[in-house]
Amino acid sequence: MLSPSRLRELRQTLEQCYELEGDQAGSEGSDIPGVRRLCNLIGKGQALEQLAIEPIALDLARRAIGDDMRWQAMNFHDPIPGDPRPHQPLHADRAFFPHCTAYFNVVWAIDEMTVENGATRLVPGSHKKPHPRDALEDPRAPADGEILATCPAGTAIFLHGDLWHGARANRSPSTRRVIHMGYCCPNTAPQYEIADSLTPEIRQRLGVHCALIPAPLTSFPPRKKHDE
Ligand SMILES: O=C(O)CCC(=O)C(=O)O
Repeated sequence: MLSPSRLRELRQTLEQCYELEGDQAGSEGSDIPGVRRLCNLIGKGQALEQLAIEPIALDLARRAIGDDMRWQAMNFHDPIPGDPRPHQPLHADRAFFPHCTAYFNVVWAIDEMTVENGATRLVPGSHKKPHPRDALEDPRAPADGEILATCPAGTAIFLHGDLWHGARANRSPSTRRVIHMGYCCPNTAPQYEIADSLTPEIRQRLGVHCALIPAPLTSFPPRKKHDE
């Protein structure tokens, strides 16, 4: 889905942000041990802004959520080579967010995903089952029917908000960079303050897509920080 030049630009933007943010990287949202993390990416560069409004992603997200939907989060996730801690239990994103009735996640592969570097694990059809913490004895273990989303760089993986999935550790010597783009129904709070992060100049470029900007956090009941 993403051309080599777009991928180059995205990689450059992400690496610049990571360097610039230093020990604050990921601090707006979830700081995950053993993972290079950045959060609230929509306003952090035009390449990222464009990705947040990629037409096919909006179209599929609207099929899952309905026409009236919002951005909920845009995060960068890169498990550090050799660190076992990034292996996650199987989970389904919608369950993290109070009052959320519809969620859709796009995993944009910025690097190739391989078995060795930690391709995301997914369980096809599991969006119709109860949450894995209620359905599985050990959500960290491989589940029946689990597949690994190995794919070339530039691929988009579209995940229904109830689909069981989980990040894996990176056993390769190189990066495994992805962007998680979350869309939700309007009554779901964003993971952090998205509205405030978008300048008038960005809003002008976004045009009609400003309809995707969630309400300010203060308009939602207070909740604990999301730990993906
Ligand atoms: O990056 C991945 O492989 C999936 C990550 C994920 O599911 C999460 O952070 O909640």
